[in-house]
Amino acid sequence: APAISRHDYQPYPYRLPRVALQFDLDAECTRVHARFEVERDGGGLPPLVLNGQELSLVSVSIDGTQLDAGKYRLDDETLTLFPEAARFIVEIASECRPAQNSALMGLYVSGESLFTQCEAEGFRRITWFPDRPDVMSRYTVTLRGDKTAYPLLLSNGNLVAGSELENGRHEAVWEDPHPKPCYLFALVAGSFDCLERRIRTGAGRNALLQIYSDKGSRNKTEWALDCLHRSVQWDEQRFGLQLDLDRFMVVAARDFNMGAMENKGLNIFNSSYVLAEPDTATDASYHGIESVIGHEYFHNWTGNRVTCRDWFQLSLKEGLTVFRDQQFSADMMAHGLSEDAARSARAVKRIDDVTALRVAQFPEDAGPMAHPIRPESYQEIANFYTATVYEKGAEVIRMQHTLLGEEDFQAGIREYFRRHDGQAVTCDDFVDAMDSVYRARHPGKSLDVFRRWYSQAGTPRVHVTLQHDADQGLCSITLRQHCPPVGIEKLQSPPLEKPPLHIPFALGLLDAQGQALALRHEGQEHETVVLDLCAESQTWTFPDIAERPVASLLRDFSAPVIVEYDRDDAELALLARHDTDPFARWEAGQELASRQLLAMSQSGSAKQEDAILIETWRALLHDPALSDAYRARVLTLPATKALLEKTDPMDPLAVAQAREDLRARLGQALADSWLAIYQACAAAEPREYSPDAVSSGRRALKNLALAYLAAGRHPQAESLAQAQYESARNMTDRMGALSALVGQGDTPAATRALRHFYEQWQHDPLVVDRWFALQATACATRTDTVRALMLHPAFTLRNPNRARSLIFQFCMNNMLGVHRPEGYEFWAEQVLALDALNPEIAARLARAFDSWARYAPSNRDAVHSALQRIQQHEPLSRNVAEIVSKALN
Ligand code: DPP
Ligand code: ZN
Repeated sequence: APAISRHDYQPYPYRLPRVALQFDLDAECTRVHARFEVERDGGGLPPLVLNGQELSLVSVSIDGTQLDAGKYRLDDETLTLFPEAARFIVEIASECRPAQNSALMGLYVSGESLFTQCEAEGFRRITWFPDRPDVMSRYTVTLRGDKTAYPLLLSNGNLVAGSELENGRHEAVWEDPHPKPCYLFALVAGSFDCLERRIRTGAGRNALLQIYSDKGSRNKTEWALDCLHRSVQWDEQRFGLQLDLDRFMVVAARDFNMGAMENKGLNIFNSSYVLAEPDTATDASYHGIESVIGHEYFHNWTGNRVTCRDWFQLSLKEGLTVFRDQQFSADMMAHGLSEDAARSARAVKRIDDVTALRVAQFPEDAGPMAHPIRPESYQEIANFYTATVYEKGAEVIRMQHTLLGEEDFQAGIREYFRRHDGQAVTCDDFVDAMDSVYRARHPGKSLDVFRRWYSQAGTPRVHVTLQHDADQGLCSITLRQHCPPVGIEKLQSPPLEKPPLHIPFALGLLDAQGQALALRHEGQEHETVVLDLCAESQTWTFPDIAERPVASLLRDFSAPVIVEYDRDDAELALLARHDTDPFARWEAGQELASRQLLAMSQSGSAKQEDAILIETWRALLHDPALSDAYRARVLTLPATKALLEKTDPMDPLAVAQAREDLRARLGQALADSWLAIYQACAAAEPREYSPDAVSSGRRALKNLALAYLAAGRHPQAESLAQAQYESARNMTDRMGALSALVGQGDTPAATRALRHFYEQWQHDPLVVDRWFALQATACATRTDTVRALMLHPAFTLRNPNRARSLIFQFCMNNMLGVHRPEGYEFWAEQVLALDALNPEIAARLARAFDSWARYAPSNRDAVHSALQRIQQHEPLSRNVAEIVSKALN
């Protein structure tokens, strides 16, 4: 497929101010009648090109006159009309087949209901239309369907009419007062439970919040409704953004490609981000729901009121909205806590976000799919809903927040909406608004260099040197940045020049006892200073530093970079015990553990000196000042995928095995402490479940302690896990116990518990997903185990959540299981099987071994053959073809 380039953007030559859609809904064959006003935007009368896919054309007319076949051009992907006037009305009747739609883009069936998914390019599977985000229209939607099958007929905006029709059918008319691009269109038809709340916004608007879900699941939507209400309040209070609708609906769908979709006023969600009750959802699910409900709600302004001009600008809405949902979650976690506890809760959220970035985005940024947060080209836009656009995009917004500060950042946001409300704009437009405030309030500064973050791929490296002059009491810090070429950049000759970026680098200095030193910077004294690194290399000098200090680097992860700094283990241990910045403190412990793990992986896990790590872990285990949630993070070993990024060539089995071995070693060496912690946390578990920061943190620490005891084969581990499984009053504890049991291998206790779990929860699809996922990631699981699980009656590739729970979990998260020749073969087979059903999902699985070119030779060759096997298969979707051709480049 030809690549589409960012530089080729052309505005659409026509405006479509009003669109009326009529649907005669039927799962087998839905008839759509579209009527839109068209107005020429400029001189001449160029052809009117409309996108369409998998549609049958019934008729097309202009100004009421039906066109003969010779008067339009129709091919696989477009319908072209040849206008003869500057204003006219187009009417198109077409048919689509929801029940045949396994790609889950456009109109499709899930359960007994009908749903739509239009972002990015799904609307063209509903009707012929200029399917691009810069064409904005006001929609009136008439839905007709069988009253028994589809008692509820929902679309965007306000319900303006409803009536009974013949033959047991009925009709609903919805009008959306807000102009929108077609990717925000939605309809839902079916039978649902609804939980609702009437609220009054800060601006005095009465609004109705509704959560729709499958019949019988209303009691699982209370948390989602509560999150939605808090999202509305938070956006008012923190961003000054008001709900602009009378009615805001969320509908849960069992079959959904992504997490959720921000359709105007009618969000459609993967049910895994809506349904929760203590008995079936873990703490992580509760927090995931909070962040995704927040995310989609916040899109109402950042995405919907101001949308993207073209899909290259995706990070305009996604990076910004992820930043907003991260802030929301952090504020919620910190809510009601003392100042210290709130700081720790925020640090925990930051640690989790950075871990996700390192596990998913850093590898992407170093692999064949590397792209700037604003990509330059794509073959299939669905492949660019990536960790880079989302998570690195959020980091780029966060750096602007760091540079401007909260108050000025909010002024920048106000300026952005003042300029662009109601428009489809670019990332540059956003930075321009921020820059105007930055320049006005910080004389001499600008975002000129900063903008390069939008056009440069790859994770920059910042090399740090510290020099201390004892005679003069001066400490100087030199930062030097470089960003090696990545992905297709490597093929360029002459080699690509990558100019320096603007990197806000937060720094602190400690004395030899771990006490924070005051740093004089720009005329003031601080414990943490943010250095503006804008050139390839810069040096800052701090006075009154008597002894050689210990540097605390990239505090709070102030930029998405890799720090290079030579220091010994003792210094890391000191920071891990004393750094006053909780993020940098966690980081020091992780670095210490990484060194141990990498040494073990290279020596085949032969005995390595590990006293300093064990003593550091012991000190952290017993530090009474640390919150349980924070302690659970500092005592968790770095993720295998993050570790692999530090190695070349990569030996996934050796690193994963070293991690298992070190877990066992720490489990044994600190057994008494783990047991004491476990018992203290278990005793403190209240009867009433709540996912708040304190109690979820305590459960995280308790289950971590149990996992270490199990890894260390503690004689009591199995009985503790069994007892916890049996007495658990929430899913977090039940899963923690089950996971500890299954981690012991195929023991009778594990087999019994797995069978019991399935029997008890087989009616709940989200819990059955957990059951598959736990087995898929168990360290004893190999390809044949997964093949056997695929034969289980509850398994299907057609449901994305189920495919993710087994196939993706195994291929992407079971390093010990998958990194073998038969694992790679299995993967290729499943990519092809999924591609025949759902190309978007298949293309995500196709990325499981993006880093293959950096693997050790035997793994590398095996992945290479598997990739070739995929590439040679016919037919292959554009989605998978793009991924595989980049991987093989
Ligand atoms: N726009 C959706 C989201 O990220 C994904 N399509 O919320
Ligand atoms: Zn989003």
